Amino acid sequence: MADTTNFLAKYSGLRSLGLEQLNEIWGHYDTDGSGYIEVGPELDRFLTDLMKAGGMSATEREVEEFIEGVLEMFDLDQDGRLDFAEVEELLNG
Ligand SMILES: [Ca+2]
Ligand SMILES: [Ca+2]
Repeated sequence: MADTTNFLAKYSGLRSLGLEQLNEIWGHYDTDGSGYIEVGPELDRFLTDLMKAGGMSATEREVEEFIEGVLEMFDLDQDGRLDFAEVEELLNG
């Protein structure tokens, strides 16, 4: 059975996440342990959960647009994937 729980929901009330919480989130979404959240299933899942946790609707099209916007704003080294520091900025910045 697929895990459809929104992992981020429990963090949605927090304004700023500590390192331990960031690590937990990171471990949940960097599923292949590559050290990056890559465009594709990892980023899709992470940003879909993020939108839903923030009370936004998340249709396929909305998620696509959100992904584009996030990469534009938070992929600071422009390598087309998010590293830990970039995710920290996205969640806490
Ligand atoms: Ca990865
Ligand atoms: Ca990057």
